[in-house]
Amino acid sequence: MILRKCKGCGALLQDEKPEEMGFIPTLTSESKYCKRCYRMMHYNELPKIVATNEDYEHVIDDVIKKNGLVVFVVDIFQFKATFNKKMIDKLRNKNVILVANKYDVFPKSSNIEAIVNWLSRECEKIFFKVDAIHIVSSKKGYFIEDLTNTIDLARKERDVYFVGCANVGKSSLINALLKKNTSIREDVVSTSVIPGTTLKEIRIPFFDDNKAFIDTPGLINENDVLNQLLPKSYKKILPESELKPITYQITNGNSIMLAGLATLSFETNDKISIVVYASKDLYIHRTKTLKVNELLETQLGKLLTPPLEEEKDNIKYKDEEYHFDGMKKKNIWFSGFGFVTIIGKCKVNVKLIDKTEVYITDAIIG
Ligand SMILES: Nc1nc2c(ncn2[C@@H]2O[C@H](COP(=O)(O)OP(=O)(O)OP(=O)(O)O)[C@@H](O)[C@H]2O)c(=O)[nH]1
Ligand SMILES: [Mg+2]
Repeated sequence: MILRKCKGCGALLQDEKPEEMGFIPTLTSESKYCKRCYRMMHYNELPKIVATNEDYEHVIDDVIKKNGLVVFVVDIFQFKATFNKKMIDKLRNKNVILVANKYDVFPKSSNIEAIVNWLSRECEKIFFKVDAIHIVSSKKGYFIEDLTNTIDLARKERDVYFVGCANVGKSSLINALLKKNTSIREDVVSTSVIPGTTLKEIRIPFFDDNKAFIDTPGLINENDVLNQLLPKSYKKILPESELKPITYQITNGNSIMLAGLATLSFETNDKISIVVYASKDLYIHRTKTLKVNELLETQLGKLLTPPLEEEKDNIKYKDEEYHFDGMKKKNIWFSGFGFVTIIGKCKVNVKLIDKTEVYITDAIIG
């Protein structure tokens, strides 16, 4: 029997069960990628088999047991949802480099140093000690050299484990590090827009001392709006390019609808400003609060999409209320599709999809 792991997803290669992970039509001692990864890489096909959270405890506990350097990757566009508390509790007392990926979607004008300080305050608030904080874009290759230098200094002849929530870009980051530091020009590990692409741990030899980069499956964030929608909808939600912040002047009784994903309704004595940071493909509708329910009844899946017409029957909303005292600029983060900066004193009623979450922080930029 030949025992080989797929270089793209980490599954054990097998040629018997086409519907299961690691399938390859003909398994030889030369086989590298399973059919699933081959089709992802060459035909941009989306994976049908994905990792689940069932094994996740095992994955992270295994990393903790090893004496490696941990690169904890978060998605800067979804910081609060991916700065996962369960994972942080596991990573306390380890050597951790915090990497905020997908910086390319942030407005070019945003100040890196201010973002690093903001991230460092978020770590301090929960007493999470990290050895370094890096902001990168795996997609564009931004600041990969700086991260390489930090890894070299912090590694001390150990393996380097990449951990984090699903879809934050762990595998993309490994591909970017390989491309920056070797003659490799193609992706080595598989990546896709579907959470759960990496199925098992993958060892990618990299260092002269036989140590390696280790890619791991991600923790699927159950609050992520993507879990409630079909992949067809992801394109409108996940920013492909730089966010274009949109500022609105808000008075009492105004509402801002972020497609059919969330609605912010404002009660305020003053005129205030808000800034929406979301994909430029996400439809944003300004209206009067009095009209919100009618619009949701008549336009959900039409003007207000996503959700798509075929998804809308599964969508249930919940309402939450947040108060802002106007002393500091604040962010409301949505799990999966962006954030809104609130500048001014107001009460905000947030209507959001059941099972998704919002998080409030000081403003990260602006
Ligand atoms: N805009 C942008 N997208 C990125 C970046 N890095 C990764 N992505 C995209 O994010 C999605 C997820 O990337 P992966 O590398 O598969 O993420 P992962 O953390 O390995 O995910 P799992 O294997 O599912 O745990 C893909 O669609 C990538 O193209 C980045 O720097 N910028
Ligand atoms: Mg991966």
